[in-house]
Parts: sequence; structure tokens; C-alpha cells
Amino acid sequence: MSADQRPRVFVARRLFPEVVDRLRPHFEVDYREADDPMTAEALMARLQGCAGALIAGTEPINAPLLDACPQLRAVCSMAVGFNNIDVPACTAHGVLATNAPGVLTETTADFGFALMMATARRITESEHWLRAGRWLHWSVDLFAGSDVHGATLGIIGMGRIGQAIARRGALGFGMKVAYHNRSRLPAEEEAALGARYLGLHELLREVDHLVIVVPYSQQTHHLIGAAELDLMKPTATLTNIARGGVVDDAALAQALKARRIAAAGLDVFEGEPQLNPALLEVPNIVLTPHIASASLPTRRAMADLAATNLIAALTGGAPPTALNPEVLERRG
Ligand code: 8YV
Repeated sequence: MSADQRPRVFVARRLFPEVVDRLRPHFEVDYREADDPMTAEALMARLQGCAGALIAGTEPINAPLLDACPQLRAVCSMAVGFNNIDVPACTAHGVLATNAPGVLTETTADFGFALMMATARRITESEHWLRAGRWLHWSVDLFAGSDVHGATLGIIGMGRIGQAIARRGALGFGMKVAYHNRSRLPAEEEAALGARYLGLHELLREVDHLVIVVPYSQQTHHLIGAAELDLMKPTATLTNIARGGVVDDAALAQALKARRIAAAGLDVFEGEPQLNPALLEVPNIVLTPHIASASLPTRRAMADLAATNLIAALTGGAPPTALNPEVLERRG
């Protein structure tokens, strides 16, 4: 088959070259080897004539874009979170959408746990202080934080990653695990994890360390705001590895400043990569640039899964992690 008979696909971001090379035998590949995000207009223009797109969690795929790109048949993301993709609109336009669940679960859980521990034990706060040359003597309560082992771990969002964090807490650190989720887990799964289901407010009142892993949606926008933070213990910590917007960052900054909770660990932010400047002014916070899934093998596996999905979607195969498989069934 000559190059111009092959379907054209767009790779929206710099990826691993060997993953892009996997696409080349099947497609005419338009590879945008860049890290900066595209505007919606630029994305729309670049997708003209493309049958497929390989994207990350940053490219918005919505009805106006789908209207403007009638040749598009598959959009494959290397992220597990898919709040940037309007899946019902994809389905209505006959566009298969895929995400990348599973391959990042343990890596992301490792990071969520590490961020929670760094927050509880004040690791970055004390490092900044030390680097500033302020360590003059030992003192009895120098950067005394709160214990992780044996404490109550509260998880909001008990999907794959939430459960992997629960296992780390229960089995590795003897934590008492409580969780809140849209739907309750079957009793045997709760028992295996040693996890108790609680209502959101009850959970907030009880937890020592709260870890948020819930997908972002209209329903979870500002799930944690000033009123919810007020319910937490003054010694409690909050860790967000879900999405910016699940937590009201302005309310969180105020709560940290007023010491209404002890500390926070954030990997995701409202409007990232911009940060609410108030977050930078409080010392009792650990900040990381959306890297929870960032081990090299895992990022490679995420990109590989997106490529596998794209190849299958456009060559008559079965994409392993389709969000709207009914589109393929309709294609017959
Ligand atoms: C990605 C993530 O790094 O998978 C997700 O949902 O948040 C991260 O693992 C990011 O979304 C890629 O754009």
C-alpha cells in the first residue's frame, strides 16, 4: 500500500520515538514533536483529513471539534482520566474513544502514597528550611508531623488506583482504611482491602490522611471546598492526585494558611500549569507538577497502549480499552 492510501493520524505531543514508529507501517503519521499544548483551533486545523489522533489528557475533544473533523474515526488517549474527551459526543459522531487504564495503576499509587507520606512528615517543607541554612540545632518538635502507620487513611474514589493505595496503607503500614465512592464495593472486596465505606462527611470527620483519586466531572467539581475542609481534623492532611478542580484550591490555601488542616500534597491544580498564587505562599504544602504516573516504564506503557488502541481501531481490530465500544459494534 502506498503512503498516501494509508489513513492519516495525528500524534499531538512528543512521545517515545519507538512508539511513534509502531504507527508508521499502518498510517501516514503527522507527528507534532512538541510539549506545549495546542489551542482548540490549532488542534481542529491539524486534524483536518485525519482518521485518528493519539492524544494525552490535555487535548480537548468536544462536539465543535468533532463537527469540524468529519473524517475522524478514533481518538486514543494515553491518560486514564478522560475528562478532556466528551465521550457521548464521540459516540454520536461515530468516533471511537479510548483511554489508558491499568498500566499506570501501581506507579500512580506509589506516588500518591509517597506524596501523602511527604505531606504527613513535612519532608519538602523541612528540606526548604534546611537548604535556606536555617538548621542551627536539634529541637524536640523540629518539623514534628503526624504518623502514617496505624493512622486512618481516607480515600475518595475507590477505583483501581484508590484500591492500590488502600492496599499499601492496610498491608504495608497497618492503616485503618475508610473510603467514599459513587458506588460501594462488593462486601468481599471491602473485606479483602479491609476498607470501610463511609459517607463523604463522615469520612472527612474521621480521616487522618485523605487521598483523593476520584475522576473529575461536573459532579466532582469542588467536591472539597471550604465547608468540607472545615469538617476535617486540624491535624489531618489532604493529598490530591486526581484532577485540578476536584478541590477548590483557593479554599484549600485559606485552610492551610489558617491551619484548619495540617498540610496538603498536590500533584494536580485548577488551571494547571498555572497555580493559584495563594498555594505558593503557604509552607505546609508539597507541590509536584502532575507526575504521579511518571516513571519511564509506565509512561512508555501508557503511550504503547494508546498506540495499540489506535492501530486496532483503524485496522479492524479490537481496541483493548475502548470507552465507547458500541461505536465499533455499529460499524459492524
Ligand atoms: C497523565 C493522568 O500523565 O492518566 C491520567 O489521567 O493524569 C496522567 O497520568 C496525563 O493526564 C497525561 O496527559
